[in-house]
Amino acid sequence: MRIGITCYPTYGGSGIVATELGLELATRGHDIHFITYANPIRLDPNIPRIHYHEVEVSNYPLFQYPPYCLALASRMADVAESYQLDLLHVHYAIPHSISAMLARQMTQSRRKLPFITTLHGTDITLVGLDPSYFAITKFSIEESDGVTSISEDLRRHTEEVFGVSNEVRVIHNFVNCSTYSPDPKRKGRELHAPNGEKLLIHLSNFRPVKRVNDCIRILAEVRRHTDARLLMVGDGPDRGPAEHLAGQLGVQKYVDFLGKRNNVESLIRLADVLLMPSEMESFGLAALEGMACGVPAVATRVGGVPELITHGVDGFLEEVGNVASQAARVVEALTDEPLHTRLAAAARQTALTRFCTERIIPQYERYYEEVLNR
Ligand code: GMT
Repeated sequence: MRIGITCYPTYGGSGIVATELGLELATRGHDIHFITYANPIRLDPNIPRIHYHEVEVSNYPLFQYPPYCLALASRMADVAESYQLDLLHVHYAIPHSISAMLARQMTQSRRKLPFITTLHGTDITLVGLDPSYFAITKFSIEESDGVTSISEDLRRHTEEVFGVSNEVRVIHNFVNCSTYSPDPKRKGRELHAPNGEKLLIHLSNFRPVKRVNDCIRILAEVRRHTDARLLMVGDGPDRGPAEHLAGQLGVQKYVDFLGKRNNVESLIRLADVLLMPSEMESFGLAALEGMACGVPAVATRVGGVPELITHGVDGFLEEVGNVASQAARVVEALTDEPLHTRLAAAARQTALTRFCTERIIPQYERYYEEVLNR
């Protein structure tokens, strides 16, 4: 198939899923055309069957806000015609879904161009609920030729809140279990834990929904019981406040803020436990990446996370904001070696058996066929 993919090319789960999906589809023989305003962070455009088409959003003094949505629609229509695309697959409803709808209309006299919208979370649970976007989000879902959701929880939420009647197909997020795999020797760990300390890791876009300050508080609490350090990977609005809090709590020496990184698997597999104290996660991709590397997560019982982590089996789930209970679980996992070994093995097993690319990518391929044959 010839597939156009649009996503936010920045550091965030939906862009990562879209990029990894495109790469996996290309290795399976499909022609993938990324139509985005910048090269997605994990995309190497030199890979065979991967094409990248930049959306240029030119500005004019009259515009207070450049019309990205329209520039994207034009580019989608143009790429679809030039490269004979079979379908468009857009990630994150706002505004990608509306742009795809316009592209479908623009090309309708010459070709059939169905589009699939994948809902990722905040497009439904946060941004889509805003009165300025509610009606258009609902409309864009109803207009999509196919809609997928990355968790059952998000599907339920979409149907309840938006009252849409078209089917929302759940296709869970996935991880490449060869790239994301454990390293029993944990080569390079001494760089981050020079005195043999235990190592915690957090990865996110440091937005308020991630509650990054809770990671710092958890570290401070954990250090009252055992020697541990924390790697903070990523960047965003709450990095500054988290750095400040680390200073206030006297743990700044034990936290490394590493900023945005590529090849995060090489960092994840050095850690003992991954922290995901989010206010909301429709799936929790970082936890899955950790699990595939044999690093169990201590996460919050929100959104789609319980579809990924089974409490006490392959990780722990605690309440949002309850730093004491999350820290207690981290201490348990760090100090009880047989427990850690069990959790780590079960986490890897969950990734392998339920969420690996070999299991999930064919679900997208079958869904594409289904939509094309409607
Ligand atoms: O976090 C966001 O603001 C949106 C989005 C993104 O682009 O990072 O994240 C969502 O999509 C990820 C990939 O499908 C999911 O793993 C995240 O759980 C989800 N974030 C939220 O629901 C907060």
